Amino acid sequence: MKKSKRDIGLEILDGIREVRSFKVGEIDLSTYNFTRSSFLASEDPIRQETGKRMITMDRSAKIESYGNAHDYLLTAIEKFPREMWQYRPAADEWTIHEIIVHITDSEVNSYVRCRRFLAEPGQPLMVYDEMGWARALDYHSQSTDDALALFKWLRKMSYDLIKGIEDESVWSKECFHPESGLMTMDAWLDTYERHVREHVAQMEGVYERYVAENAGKLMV
Ligand code: NI
Repeated sequence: MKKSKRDIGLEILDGIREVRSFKVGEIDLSTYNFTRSSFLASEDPIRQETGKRMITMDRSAKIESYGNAHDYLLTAIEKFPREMWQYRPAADEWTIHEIIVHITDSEVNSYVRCRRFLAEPGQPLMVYDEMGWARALDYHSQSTDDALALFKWLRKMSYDLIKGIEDESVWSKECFHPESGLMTMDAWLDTYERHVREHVAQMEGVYERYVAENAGKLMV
């Protein structure tokens, strides 16, 4: 029996769903985004419909990954012994302790930005100098336990707020970012979904340097 266009569209979606299931928490959507935009640009209504459903699926995977960040972070930092959390690999690089406090300070900003998009679209977002904050606010004197607890609740409140959004147009709401220009709510989600994962990768790099340095000392 000849397949209808709709059947073909659904098969493509199933294929993508399968690929996506391996990607949650490690999202690399470059090929996928390309397919999605070519579907959206198509004049064929079924391909367009498929493209729209792909956006929704892509976004719900990101929202889940976004909501899972605190657990992800706690699991990740278990690998790093506390005694090396203030180890600085180079003068201009952050320690694991500083990265943890930064994640929370960034989340405070993200928390406000999210609400700005939802309640006051069109308004400017506040930018801040993250290196300046780490220096001026003496991150090593701040509690990482408190920072992690605060991050948990900030992230949960925003996750609870965005997971139920049904109106698709909300994700196109824009605010003005003084450094990057107009930013959409979708771009906000993309940025903060990646943020913790990127910093965990950075912490892994710091830990590797610590291990390498100490292995060298032991051998001398
Ligand atoms: Ni950051």
